[in-house]
Amino acid sequence: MIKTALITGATSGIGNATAYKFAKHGINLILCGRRLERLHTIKKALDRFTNVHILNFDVRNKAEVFKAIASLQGDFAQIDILINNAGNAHGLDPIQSGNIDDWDAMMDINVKGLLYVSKAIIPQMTERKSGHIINIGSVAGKEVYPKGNVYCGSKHAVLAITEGMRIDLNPFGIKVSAINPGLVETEFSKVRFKGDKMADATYKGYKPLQADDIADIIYFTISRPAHVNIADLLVLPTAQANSVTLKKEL
Ligand code: NDP
Ligand code: 8X3
Repeated sequence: MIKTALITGATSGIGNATAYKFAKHGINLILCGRRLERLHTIKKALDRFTNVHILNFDVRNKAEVFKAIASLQGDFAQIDILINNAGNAHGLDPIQSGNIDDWDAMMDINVKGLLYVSKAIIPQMTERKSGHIINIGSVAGKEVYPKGNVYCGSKHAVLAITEGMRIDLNPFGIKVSAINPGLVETEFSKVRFKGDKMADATYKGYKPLQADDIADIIYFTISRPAHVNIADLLVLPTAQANSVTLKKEL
């Protein structure tokens, strides 16, 4: 049976690479993001592999999230796989000088946005007693690093919510997985450092993970047999030992 996956944050990085990977395996796609032009471009590129539908909304906007997901019809009404990927870090500052707008963005997008999207989709999964939810956490959800405070808090919350989902959805046979990457070269640092030169420096002097590496793992996770759930994975570049230990050749 052909499955349908909804991917948030499909306009760049990990979500985008996952969309391409899934399309090549014939999975129907619902691609979400705020940058509509990019969604159209990706749909155009993937239409020859699979059926693609785009949903243009901001995960922070509760009403938009529910309206967008309620609008799904026909082949796209049933969501078998939910990839909660939309998210970013905003800033890297000590708690005493952190920016409140950055804090709001991280909690509203990474935590509340994930909850809104999940709330809009979980009822159809419990009804059918099937489904797979993959939440993209981070090494930052496993350990806190200097100046990571609120971003780490948001990703710790994602991990706790993932574990809670796995417990509560257990009676329904719904798989819930956390994929927690370390440093991945995407637009992530451009967003975190607002285009500052720190953004480019983040991935210099070592070989970071690429979005495609994580997409491979996400595809592996969703393609296991029905009785196998990859519950929680930490994936680091070889050069990275933990949040604060990185072997750089300078
Ligand atoms: P990118 O910046 O490349 O991608 C982020 C995606 O999230 C974009 O498609 C963006 O789409 C979407 N997004 C951001 N804000 C919103 C919003 N308010 N509403 C809807 N969509 C939104 O970064 P990554 O691919 O690296 O990040 C993907 C996930 O991976 C995030 O959850 C991140 O925390 C996590 N992660 C990243 C790591 C890294 O080193 N890169 C490591 C560990 C985890 P648009 O702007 O079009 O809305
Ligand atoms: C992204 C990885 O180390 O920048 O979640 O927090 S890190």
